[in-house]
Amino acid sequence: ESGERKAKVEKMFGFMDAFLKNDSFSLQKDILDHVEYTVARSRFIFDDFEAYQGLSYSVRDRLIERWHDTHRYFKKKDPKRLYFLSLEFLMGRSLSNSVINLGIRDQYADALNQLGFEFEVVAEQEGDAALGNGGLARLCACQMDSLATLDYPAWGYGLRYQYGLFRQIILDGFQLEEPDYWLNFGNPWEIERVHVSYPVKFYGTVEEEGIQGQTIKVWIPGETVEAVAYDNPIPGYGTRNAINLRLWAAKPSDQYDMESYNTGDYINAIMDRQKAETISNVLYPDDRSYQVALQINDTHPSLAIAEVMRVLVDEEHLDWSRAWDITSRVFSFTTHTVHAEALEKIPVDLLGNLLPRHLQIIYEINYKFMEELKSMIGQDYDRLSRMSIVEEGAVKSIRMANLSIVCCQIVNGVSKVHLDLLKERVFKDFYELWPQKFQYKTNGVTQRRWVVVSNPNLSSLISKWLGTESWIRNVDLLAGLRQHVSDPDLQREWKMVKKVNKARLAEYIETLSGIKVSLDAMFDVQIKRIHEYKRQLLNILGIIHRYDCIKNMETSDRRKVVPRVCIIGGKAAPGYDIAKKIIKLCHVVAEKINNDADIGDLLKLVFIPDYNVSVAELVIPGSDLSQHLSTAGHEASGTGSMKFLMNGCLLLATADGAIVEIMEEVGADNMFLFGAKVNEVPALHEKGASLKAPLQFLRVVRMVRDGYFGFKDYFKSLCDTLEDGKDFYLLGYDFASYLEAQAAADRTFVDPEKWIHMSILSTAGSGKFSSDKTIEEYAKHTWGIEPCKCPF
Ligand code: GFP
Repeated sequence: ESGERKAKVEKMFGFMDAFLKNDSFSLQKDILDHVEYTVARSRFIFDDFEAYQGLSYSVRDRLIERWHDTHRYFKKKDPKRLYFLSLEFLMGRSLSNSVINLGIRDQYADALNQLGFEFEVVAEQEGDAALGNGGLARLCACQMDSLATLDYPAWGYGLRYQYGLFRQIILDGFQLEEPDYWLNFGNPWEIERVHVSYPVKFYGTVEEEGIQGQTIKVWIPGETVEAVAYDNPIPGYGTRNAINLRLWAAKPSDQYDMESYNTGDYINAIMDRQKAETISNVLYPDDRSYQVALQINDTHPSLAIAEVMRVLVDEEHLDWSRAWDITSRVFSFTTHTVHAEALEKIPVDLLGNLLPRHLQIIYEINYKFMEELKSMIGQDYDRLSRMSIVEEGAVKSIRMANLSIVCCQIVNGVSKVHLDLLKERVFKDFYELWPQKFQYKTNGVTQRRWVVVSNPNLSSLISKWLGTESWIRNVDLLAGLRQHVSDPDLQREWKMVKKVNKARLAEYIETLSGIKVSLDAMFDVQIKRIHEYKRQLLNILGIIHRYDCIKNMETSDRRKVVPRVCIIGGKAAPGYDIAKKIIKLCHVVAEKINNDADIGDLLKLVFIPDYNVSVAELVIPGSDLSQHLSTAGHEASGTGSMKFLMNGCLLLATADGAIVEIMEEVGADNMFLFGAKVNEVPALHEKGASLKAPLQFLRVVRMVRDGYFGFKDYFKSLCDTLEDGKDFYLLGYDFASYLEAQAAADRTFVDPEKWIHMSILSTAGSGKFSSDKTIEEYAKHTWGIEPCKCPF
């Protein structure tokens, strides 16, 4: 029938690979059609937001067309597919990225112009899709872009939260959280698939039944919730391929509770049904506070292991060993943390109540694993208990990481350092048992979003000097910038691009905070989730030190000070008290410095509220220096550093996570490194209170403690974390070398030629940190998938 339909359509409209046209007139007509018929506003009178809607639907049509073709092609070729499961995808905005990847940004900008609108203004109307907490979630978004661009036959699966990550409001310097109603004005980028829905079952009991002389387990669930699919097409760049990110929303099931209805309890029966929707209501903010048993983490989708086993054994009636063989071959696992305490555990009571059959399956997996382990290592009960999937103790729990490692044939870390830590500490026992399982794939970020979309001026400059735009797909070409690094013309143009981006950022800062900043100052940025291990506190204490030094200088010496604009941004998880105090401290210090007439333009401190993907797109291109201060051994990889690097910002960093590999690519001389190394940290911890902090450090902490910035009592507990013997994140120990690295940055900044030289080399050395590279590695060494390129 579809063949007949195809023939008819072709007869009526002629054979067209691309049904939709991309000339300016067709695009204008399309936008107006959507304004009139989809948005239902008059095509003669509509505002920027309605223009954004009309435009987005028109872009979406083009995405859908490619997406259909891609899926038809995948179906025809039937290659091995990848299904990428994550509970978080931090996509940010879609419009600019989509038109760039489709190769029709200029055509759309022109069409909008003809209609009296400006593309940049219209694009600003879009809100962020913030369905994730931080690095892990944004990594998944970058990887989807690379999967599409490199033509891999992949699907993403996640959840469609009704509320994304909370909005951060700052009131009197304190963080408040507001819900993120991101769907309130509709979401043109998704397609609701009412017909793609599956029952998801919970609770109930497991019973035994005899079938053909065999006893099988039958789960009689207590409640059913319907999972409904929402599809989000993800276009590749320079290819016709568009893949799918399928997000699931929980809806009440059609299986009515007839008894409640019949007994007349109509309202309560409906209210109960609505509860189903709460499953995908809110993205859980992640504070990685290690005391809590159940955490949102990269191990979270690992319940899928038990689910696949259940389907194969209970529904497909495969025998256990065949089912296990399949399951352990299809799953692979990437862990994103170095903190053994942060690995997710689910209390047995909770799991047994919610998913009784899954718990049984996990017990069975563990039993078989323990038997096998005993036969290999004998009766070493300590080791057996450490490796067991079931943790005994006050709260008996399932260790989801152990389940994942036992099942998966490949366990990936996210940087070279991370893999070492997994082998030596976090998963030592497992590594000794199965060394061949452990690998790493260095994280990466997509140059499409983080240079082409967010820094179009730099993007054009790179293309001009490389003589090609191919680096947007073939990132190795960026290294070609090295041969021009000393060319005065490139240096001049490079500097100009930075200046324009700084001006844009300065304007944003002024609108936000009323603070006017000088473009001649060094823009020094730290934007990321607020966490003690990321040491925003070290940054603030460094700023206090700088302020203190300037205050105590002779006026004539102040002329030698390199002016700085220090920019900090990030959210603290709502329950993370210390992180919230760090935000408040930043505000009170800023208040003091920014209003001190002695200081003027020599030092400014700005906190950027509500840090998200779009804010990062604006801030990163306008930064000179970016700080990555995690205590060595705590950041699995870090991906923010890679975005700054691509944009030619110099890094001031500890040798942690992927920074170690960045050093290898751009050279330690082109960065400002400081602090204890990963292998030194354990010995430093052992020294405890005998590890004395330097005087400069004690002095700045004392200023906070004594109430120099006010709120003395409020900051007491924060200062207590810095006492000798309690300073777990080694701020005191690293302080002197941190100041030295800052001084080196100052010395370099006053030599603009040298700075630009280092900046160009940073971009030139960033190729390895493209998510295209990471995905190619995964495809080859973990997933075993091949590109499947849909013909144009
Ligand atoms: C985590 C790790 C980071 C790592 C990302 C992506 O980030 O070091 O770069 O995952 O692998 F901590 P968060 O989700 O914790 O921000």
